[in-house]
Amino acid sequence: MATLIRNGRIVTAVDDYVADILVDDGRVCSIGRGLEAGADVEVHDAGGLLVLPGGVDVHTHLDSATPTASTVDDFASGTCAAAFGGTTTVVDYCTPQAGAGLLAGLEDWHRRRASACVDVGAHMIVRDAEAATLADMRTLVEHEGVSSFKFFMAYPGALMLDDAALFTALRAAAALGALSCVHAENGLVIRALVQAALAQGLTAPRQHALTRPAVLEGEAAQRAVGLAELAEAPLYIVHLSTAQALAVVAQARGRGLAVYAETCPQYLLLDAQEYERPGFEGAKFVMSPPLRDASHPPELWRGLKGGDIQVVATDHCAFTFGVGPHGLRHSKQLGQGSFDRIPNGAPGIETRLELVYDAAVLQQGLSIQRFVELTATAPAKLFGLFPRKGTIAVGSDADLVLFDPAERWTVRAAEHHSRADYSLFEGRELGGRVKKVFLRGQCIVDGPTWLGREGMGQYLRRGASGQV
Ligand code: DUC
Ligand code: ZN
Ligand code: ZN
Repeated sequence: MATLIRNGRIVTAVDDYVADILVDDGRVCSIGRGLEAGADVEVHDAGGLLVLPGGVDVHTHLDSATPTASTVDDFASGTCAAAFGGTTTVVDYCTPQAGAGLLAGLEDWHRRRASACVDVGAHMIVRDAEAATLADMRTLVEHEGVSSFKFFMAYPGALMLDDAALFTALRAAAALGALSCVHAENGLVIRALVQAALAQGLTAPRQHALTRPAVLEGEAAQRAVGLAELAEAPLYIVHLSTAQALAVVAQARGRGLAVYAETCPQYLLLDAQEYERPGFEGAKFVMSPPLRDASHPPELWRGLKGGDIQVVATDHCAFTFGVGPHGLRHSKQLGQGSFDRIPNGAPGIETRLELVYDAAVLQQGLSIQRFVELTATAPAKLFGLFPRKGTIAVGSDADLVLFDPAERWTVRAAEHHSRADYSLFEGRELGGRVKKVFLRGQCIVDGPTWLGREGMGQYLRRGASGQV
């Protein structure tokens, strides 16, 4: 069925104008004033509302096993939560099992993503740089639509690549035209600090942050940039959280290198004071990198305004705080005895657009176009999805969000659709709210009502990384 969205204020990364949008067969087929609604056309009035491209969240971990626990959101619950937050495209990190090949990892990921309610693509985490792995990387890019890889500089003995392996993998990715995503933290020094804390009997959640100091992100970012320059590889630093790492990115970009950075709402809006909450509450905020001291967020805002940070994603890696009803294996309670056993990650997929709109547009004075660029257009371009995703244009998928810029509301985890039983932003008052969401022309969210369906999300074969 065709759909007509009337009188909305259409905002893309470059435009801001009032018009109607006619959707047919899942795509935008016409944009103009006074478009006629023929017979059998579903009409939605967007008067007074913004019409935004569906959000593109390029950093999630759905139905994913981590060393301490499995994430609580599977693709069904996680992407339903995404949709309620205005995100219609997710690029999720596939973690292959140790010793299993990347292709087997992707096959397993496809089984799990089959329940997705919004469109999903995959990045592949690469655990070594052996010849078989490099061959799998080629197959993934050339035949499977996976055009980005993640390399860890943290977690020695598990996910970490040493510098030689990192360099080899960066060179291989570059030769394939793929984008290299790097988790920049110095894993060996962090391990030494964790061991020293444990030896002193220091086990509280705050130790998670104290054993992962900011300088170790800056140091790793510097090393990653150096190795990527030598490998002639475009580099995307994920979940950047520190002024030090940002300075490295800014300097590299100043020298003309293809270095990009992503940050997340939690690093822009929260700080390490959260670890001082009473009892075990600080565990809610255990994630890597950790929240930083209050000197860092203003620097990250400067990076967003100046263009050195191009993307705001979530790193949605959700666990429950309590045990029921999903059980201890998804719960932060696993880490009651010691900070190094606290499941490492936090929820965020449902609140990204609204948090960033409120903070960036209403408080920091960024334009609405820049907000769209950070949350939809730039990630779609960098990860080979543009112009199908990330904008509103004739021929693009009709992934659309009707957004009320005037509504004020309060974040409550109890009203969320994620299985996480808490929000990092509980009680925060926001301006601007998602009202309706369309996935390929189909209205899947109408206020509080869910009209989507598990399994309706399509797999996104991604092309080569574009530039922003
Ligand atoms: N890195 C992530 O990107 N997510 C969860 C934990 C981590 O180290
Ligand atoms: Zn990471
Ligand atoms: Zn992550």
